Amino acid sequence: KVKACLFDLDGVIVDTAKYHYIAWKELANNMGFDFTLEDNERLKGVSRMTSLDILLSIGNIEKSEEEKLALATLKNEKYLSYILKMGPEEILPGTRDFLELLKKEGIKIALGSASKNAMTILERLELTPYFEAIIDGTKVSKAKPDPEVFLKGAEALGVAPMDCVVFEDAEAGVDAALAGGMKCVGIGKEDVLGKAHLVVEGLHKMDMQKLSSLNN
Ligand code: B16
Ligand code: MG
Repeated sequence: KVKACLFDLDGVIVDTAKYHYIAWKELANNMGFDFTLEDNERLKGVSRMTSLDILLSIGNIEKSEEEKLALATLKNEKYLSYILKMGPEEILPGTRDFLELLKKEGIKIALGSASKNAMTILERLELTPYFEAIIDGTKVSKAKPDPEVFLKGAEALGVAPMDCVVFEDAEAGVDAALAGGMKCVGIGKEDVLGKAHLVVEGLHKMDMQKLSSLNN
């Protein structure tokens, strides 16, 4: 039986990718090169420092560790300036209804995100009270596709991995869920997320019947 649902944040609950994109683009432009929307796809679900490494490789630029830390801080300051203006209207369709449904059904809810800003974002969206456990980029040492973030979530909820369902929009996240022995619902397109047990367009397409079908 499904006893817990673990949610990725960016791309599942809210589209923060667009703010990451503007912040990274500004940083790239200041260093004298362009950063496209297509490039941005490579940063989804990836940690901040790894994202910076990818960005610098696109610009063919080498930096010392110290310079990288300064650049990552600068990017995060830009990103935060956008995030702090967000409100509940930016919650992706169906999210709140689905969280309410889970609550009503007694299914536990946790967050499993690579972002170090996850707490701030959930606060802005006024969704914090739904989450019994929040595992974010400040609490994990191994990035997805390592299952650490979801295993810690399951442990915090006291639910066995096989009774957990993970909702993910990134391939690395789907791999992480499967590596952890969990069920996975891909949010997005079948061609990218085909390894998931079920793929839906968004949380607005989820219901109890689909969730229960994952038991079989
Ligand atoms: P931060 P998720 C991820 O969130 C984003 O998809 C990824 O693009 C970002 O680089 C990462 O968080 C780190 O974010 O700079 O805020 O720590 O999809 O795992 O919820
Ligand atoms: Mg994501």
